[in-house]
Amino acid sequence: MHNYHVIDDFKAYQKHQQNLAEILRGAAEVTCSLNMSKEKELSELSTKVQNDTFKVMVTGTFKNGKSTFINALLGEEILPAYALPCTAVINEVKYGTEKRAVLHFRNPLPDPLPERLADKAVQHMNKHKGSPIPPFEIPYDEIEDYVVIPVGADEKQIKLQSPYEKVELFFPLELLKNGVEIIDSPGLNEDETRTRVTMDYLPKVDAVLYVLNANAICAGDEMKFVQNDLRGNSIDSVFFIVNRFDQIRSREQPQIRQYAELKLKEFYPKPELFCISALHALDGRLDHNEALVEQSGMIPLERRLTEFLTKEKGRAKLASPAKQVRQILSRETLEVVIPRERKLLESSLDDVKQRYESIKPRLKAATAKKEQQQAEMATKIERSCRKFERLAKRSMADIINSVPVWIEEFTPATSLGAIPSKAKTEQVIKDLSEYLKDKLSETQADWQKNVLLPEIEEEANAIFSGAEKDLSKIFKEIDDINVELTGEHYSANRFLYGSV
Ligand SMILES: Nc1nc2c(ncn2[C@@H]2O[C@H](COP(=O)(O)OP(=O)(O)OP(=O)(O)O)[C@@H](O)[C@H]2O)c(=O)[nH]1
Ligand SMILES: [Mg+2]
Repeated sequence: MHNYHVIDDFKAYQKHQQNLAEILRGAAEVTCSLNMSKEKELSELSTKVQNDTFKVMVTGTFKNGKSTFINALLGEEILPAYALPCTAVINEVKYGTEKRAVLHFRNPLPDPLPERLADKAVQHMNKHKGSPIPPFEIPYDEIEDYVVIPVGADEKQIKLQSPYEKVELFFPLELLKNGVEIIDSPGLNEDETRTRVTMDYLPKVDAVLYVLNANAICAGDEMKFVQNDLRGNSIDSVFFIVNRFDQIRSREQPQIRQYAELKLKEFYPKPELFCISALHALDGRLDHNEALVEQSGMIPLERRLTEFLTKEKGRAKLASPAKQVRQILSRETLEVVIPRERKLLESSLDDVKQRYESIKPRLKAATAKKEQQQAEMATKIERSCRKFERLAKRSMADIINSVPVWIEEFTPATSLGAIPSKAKTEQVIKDLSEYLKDKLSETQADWQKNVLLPEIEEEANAIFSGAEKDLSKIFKEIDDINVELTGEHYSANRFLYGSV
């Protein structure tokens, strides 16, 4: 029964994961078509959502005790932790039945390379020169040779970018099962190069353990990071660790906690806050001193983390990115796209207005010319109509005059005789009217063909040949004006005569 629930939950989770990935893909397309700049952020989010690991990054100001805290979790001094700025490379601690370490190289490698590099790494890089350097297994108790800022090296050397992208550390810790990764990162605000290493990794993480220093609680830079980089990027799953609590006198401890809570509430309404001594927790574990571990405050934090990483990580994995995508899109739309499009519209509208103003006189003249032309044409057509009317009247008069002649010419087929019978008379009248009808239509057809049509043709030619030339000149002028006005080819002729 219990298993059914787990499978159902997992299926539901996968469905949410797919949906969110789909939304992210769609959002990336929208941003692309709107020419928005957040495409990279969205594709990073998409990779994060589809990734089946759960990355918990331990971050905070340099020397606050991040590496010591992870060592305390592991119960072993694996990550280098010293009083001097120390961690230079990302360390991903993940589950493995055996302890091992794998070194990954940047592609491309930075140029120039720092001078002091472990011999083994140099040999490996030389072996693969000219191609991406493949990951390389290193003894897990030698990671110090790779991930630490070289002590004593000159200032320029310390600022150079490391050739190592990250170290993967495999460790048999129960908490890391099911894809959980704890990431140790270079401290913030120690040096630009190393702060960037941490900041570049931040978009990949699903939760953050933010390590503060009880001795300088919630310093300005730390709060800026909380505001801009954690809250500002909708990273919801944040656990605040106030470390070095052993250095605070016990009577001051409640105030420190209260103060930290108050400051963090500004950005996280219910901050999950743990006051610990990572050093005591580590020492206690190394010396099997349960009382010291108990005192260190580490146990409640581990309990809460275990609960979060077993019961809440599915929701946490999808909830933040879902919020982030909305935030990225709305921020970008509100702050960049809309103002940009509005500016573009405003400027093009102003531009069009200006062009319209300058072109107005020409447009007016062309329109007036067109109207004048149309009026002239209408007059000419009117005049021609009257001419045709006159012609028709004249032809009618000719016909009327011709009728007596036609009657004269008519020879009846039937002779009437001296005393014409009624039937004969009727026959002759019928024949005569047939004859006159034929004559009339013959004459009319003749007139239409030989007089009217040539006349119409002549008139039409006179009206249109001149007008066509003038009109096409005017339409061309209107077309030109429109091109100037809109920057687009549009044809006045096409609008008047329909598309060709
Ligand atoms: N007293 C005390 N010292 C601590 C505690 N945690 C860490 N330290 C010491 O502080 C120093 C720095 O610790 P690290 O773990 O290297 O700090 P970090 O944050 O990883 O430092 P970077 O990697 O350089 O950013 C070491 O000397 C630790 O022993 C603590 O809870 N109490
Ligand atoms: Mg460190």
